[in-house]
Amino acid sequence: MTGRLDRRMFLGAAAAAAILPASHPAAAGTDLREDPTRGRSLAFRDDFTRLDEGTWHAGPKATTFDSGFYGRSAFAPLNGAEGFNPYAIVDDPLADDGRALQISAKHIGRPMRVYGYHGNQLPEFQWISGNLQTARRNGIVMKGWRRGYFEARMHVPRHPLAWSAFWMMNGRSILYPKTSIEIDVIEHKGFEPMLYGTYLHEWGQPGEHHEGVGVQAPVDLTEGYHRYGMLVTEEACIPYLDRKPVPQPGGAPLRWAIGRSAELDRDGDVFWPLLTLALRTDVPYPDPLRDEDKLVHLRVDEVSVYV
Ligand SMILES: [Ca+2]
Repeated sequence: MTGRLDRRMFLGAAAAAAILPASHPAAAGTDLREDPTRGRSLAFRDDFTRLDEGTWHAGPKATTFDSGFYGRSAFAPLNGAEGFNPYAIVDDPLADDGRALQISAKHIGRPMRVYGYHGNQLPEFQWISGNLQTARRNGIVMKGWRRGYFEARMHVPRHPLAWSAFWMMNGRSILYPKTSIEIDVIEHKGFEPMLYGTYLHEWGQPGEHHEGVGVQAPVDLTEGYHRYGMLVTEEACIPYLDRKPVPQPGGAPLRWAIGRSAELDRDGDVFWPLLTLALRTDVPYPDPLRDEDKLVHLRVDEVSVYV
């Protein structure tokens, strides 16, 4: 999400893969095909029956590398911006517990005054949306884990610009952004309803390293909730959709080695999650922008971490 590389190359290079049946024979060693929560204990769950301000910080991405804004919308603080608050807890019959976090993007359509935002004077960029994260720009990480199974149950929207994400950054990257580790559990474009991207980015030198794949889903992801997960082990990360591993071409579960695993352990570093509704910049702006596309909602039923 930092924009230092064009992510389209990862989607373009990756083979779109179908999801494995659960009954596929086990891989050698650790059985990645098992339910990734099995044998692990719940370390964190937010079911979003309320918005816990002690856990979630809202606004631009926690970094000292740049402004923390990206895309065609400005990420608002918890009390909103430009007269619009993109964060709400809503009733949702499709949520497991009937309640969900809603992050919205709204077209403001006039010059804005969001501090540090690149798009205040640009008509195509005059939108407010939301980014929630468990870390702050001063380097404080409210919630983070070195390893575990990270999962969000999300309902992503269909929209010509929407860019929904559940992702993680390493804690050290906030104050020392020369290198960073980004794990994208899901990046979804609202105009590709049956496809999403999942990535590992180890940014900066030495040891820059990128992995990624476009996941071809068996259903329209914008029509309901799905569980988007990433198992982060001592040395690797393994993406899951609805508790099933995302396969590589040929069928074995995808597994990406984290080159900086030893560095993470040495520094006592952790991964902190983000929930983001951004707007893409690499697609033509809708002309005309239809009234029904001037407001769009990402729903999150729950976020869990099993260690
Ligand atoms: Ca919920």
